[in-house]
Amino acid sequence: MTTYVTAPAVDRPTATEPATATPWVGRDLTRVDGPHKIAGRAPYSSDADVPGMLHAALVTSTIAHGRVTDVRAAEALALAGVVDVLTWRNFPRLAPGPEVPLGWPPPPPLQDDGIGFHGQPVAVVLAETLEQAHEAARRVEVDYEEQPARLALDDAEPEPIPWVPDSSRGDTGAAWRSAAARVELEYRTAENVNNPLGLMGALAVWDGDRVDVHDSTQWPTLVRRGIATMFGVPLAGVRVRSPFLGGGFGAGLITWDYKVLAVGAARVTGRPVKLMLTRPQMFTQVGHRPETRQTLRVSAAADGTLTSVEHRALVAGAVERLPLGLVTAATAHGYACPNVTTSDRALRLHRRYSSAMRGPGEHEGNAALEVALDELAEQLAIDPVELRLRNLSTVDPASGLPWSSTALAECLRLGAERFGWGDRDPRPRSMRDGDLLVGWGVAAAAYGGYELPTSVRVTVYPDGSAAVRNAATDIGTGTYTIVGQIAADLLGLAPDQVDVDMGDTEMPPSAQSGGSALAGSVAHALHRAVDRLRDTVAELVATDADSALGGAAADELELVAGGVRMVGSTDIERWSDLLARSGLESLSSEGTVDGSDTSGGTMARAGAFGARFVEVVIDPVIGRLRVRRVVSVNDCGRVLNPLLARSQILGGTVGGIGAALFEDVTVDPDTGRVANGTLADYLVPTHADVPDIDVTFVGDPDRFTPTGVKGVGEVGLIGVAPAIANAVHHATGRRIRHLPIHLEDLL
Ligand code: MCN
Ligand code: MOS
Repeated sequence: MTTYVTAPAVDRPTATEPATATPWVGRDLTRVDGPHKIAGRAPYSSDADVPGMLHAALVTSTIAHGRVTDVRAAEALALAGVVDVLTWRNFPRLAPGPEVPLGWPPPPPLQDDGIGFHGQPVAVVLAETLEQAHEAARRVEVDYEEQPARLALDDAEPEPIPWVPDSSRGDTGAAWRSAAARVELEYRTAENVNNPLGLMGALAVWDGDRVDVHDSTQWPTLVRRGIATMFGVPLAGVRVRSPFLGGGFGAGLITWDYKVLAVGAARVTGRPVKLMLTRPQMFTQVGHRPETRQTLRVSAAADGTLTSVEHRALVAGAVERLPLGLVTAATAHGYACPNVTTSDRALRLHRRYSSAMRGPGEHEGNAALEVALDELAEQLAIDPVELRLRNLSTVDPASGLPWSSTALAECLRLGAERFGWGDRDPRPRSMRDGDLLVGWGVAAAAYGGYELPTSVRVTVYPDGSAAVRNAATDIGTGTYTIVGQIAADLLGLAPDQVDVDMGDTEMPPSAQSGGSALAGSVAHALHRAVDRLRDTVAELVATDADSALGGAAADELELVAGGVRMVGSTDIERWSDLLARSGLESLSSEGTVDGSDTSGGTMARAGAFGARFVEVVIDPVIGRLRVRRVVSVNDCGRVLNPLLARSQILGGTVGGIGAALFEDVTVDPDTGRVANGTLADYLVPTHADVPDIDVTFVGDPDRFTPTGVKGVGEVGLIGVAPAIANAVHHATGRRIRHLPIHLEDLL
């Protein structure tokens, strides 16, 4: 009790080689936060504890649509330790949250009696202990007036998603009608939940008009803005900390109700309030990958050249919050096809709020497209790897500009070689291992390239050490580690001379750990911060008569261990001297990127590319399917830390196996309740379901930014499910046009 979580207890990275042996970028450093996590020293939001704190438990709606007519809380309030029960009647009135692209929050909770989904918070019970709060929550009785709910995809009228415009080039209809080969299919993908192991929650502590929030979030900077806007306090009055997160996978990108409820309850009671979600609530309170139904028409000439792609997606959403969409967005970019039409449409249903989940939209859309291409290849009797190679594009087909980098061809070629694809007999059911059917499948993957608004501060000290600060959360990816590596290279230090601290809005504002864009965005901002540091040094020495560097321009200066020197010189002017003469204790600078295109319109920003090759074995008698091998080749530009990047691809591949074969939220068609909302009922891959995964990186540093970095975090998942589906077809001769593929599909 009473340890107030303040700062992350992260050690500096351990330098495994002498400081002179730069560069550090590109090396396999292990995760600096790893030992702290293993030893239980890394503070998560669930560890945040303050004296006098109340525990909160949610009461959630048991109907999908209607209104609350009464909340009967007398029995709960009479229990020992129960302090208050908040409902829409006594919860503070809040303003709507900010309209942030990709980060807009749901409408504030407990504002009226309306119910829009099963699982919506209807009351918050506050008690002295966690057990008392949960016991009391069970005793709260809620009366409803129920109305018919729209739960099935067919129940709602499709509506446009403002940030996902329809796209169209060429004349898709004409090309389709005159094509040599055509595939038309409907493809369905199930609802999946992110469900990171770390339960999400928040501790809110008000001090006068200031509120301090310890949260589980991938985006502290956004949560700060969300809380400030809803509660009408200045940004400076909100501090959000999230130095560690027990995984996010997209579940932590939004200012979800639970954190708003914790902050509101703390305001009402005048005491700190901690609200931790339960595992079942992780299925209902923090978003998920929504269900899709897609239609695809793909046509080609006899030589396999694509002539048209028409891709339309329906995406399940909540009544009060549209889904992210982006299902067909990558289709327009993927292949060099002259005639492409895409559209995403949302369905407002009485279902929970959805959000992003690793490769959001891209995974679902890619699955449908890559299965369709496999069907096309079969129809034309062209090898599916060859079909893809024939349709690759070195320019962004939408803008016509050359990609800043693409090694997709190399991904496919090297993947085929490592897998031994040349030995494949293309005939379905032709390959066997004893009684087992063997199937080999392939899919390509593309993930958009983004850079997001981010600031980083660098500080150097007289002893030659340095510090880097940024408000982003390391969600488990290795951000702390790579930031230390990059800073070490830029400052001429070893990583253990750089103190990296993150995950606190008192630090420079940051983009989300999302869109696989944080590593690149922070790396670029860090480059700019160090450039500014050099400018600042040049300004300092310009007026310093005692400096040997006097009059030097910034680009003539080199930052090295211990200080600064002229490029090419061995004489180092030490930080201690330089700072002392200027009367400074340290020297800081900030670098900011805003994601703007500085290429002068000469190229299109490329994202990551990849190819997946999969072997499945299927027991035809009992329908048991095992993924036996995966080869994953990826082009992620400059790889900052191959050990960590490989971990990202491994994790993504496991996620892809989950989406392909297991993950499926069952929403009760009558009540809208999540029927399998525990980790015992919601299936995910176990170790036995995950084979050896062969991961390789190819490609050059990307040309779009000086860092050469492209995203790694999500691309590994994309393409895994369709490669498995295509392998299933090869093994069995069956086309299964939905995810996940269940055992019953194989009998
Ligand atoms: N990296 C690298 N070289 C590059 C790019 C990245 O070595 N060129 C490595 C670095 O270790 C970096 C990591 O890959 O920390 C991820 O970098 P990046 O691709 O920029 O992704 P983000 O930092 O933006 O992380 C978010 C991304 C997303 S969007 C999801 S979803 C996801 C993912 O990361 N959720 C994860 N990977 C996850 N991994 C863990 N353990 N937990 C999650 O919740
Ligand atoms: Mo990732 S789904 O952008 O957090």
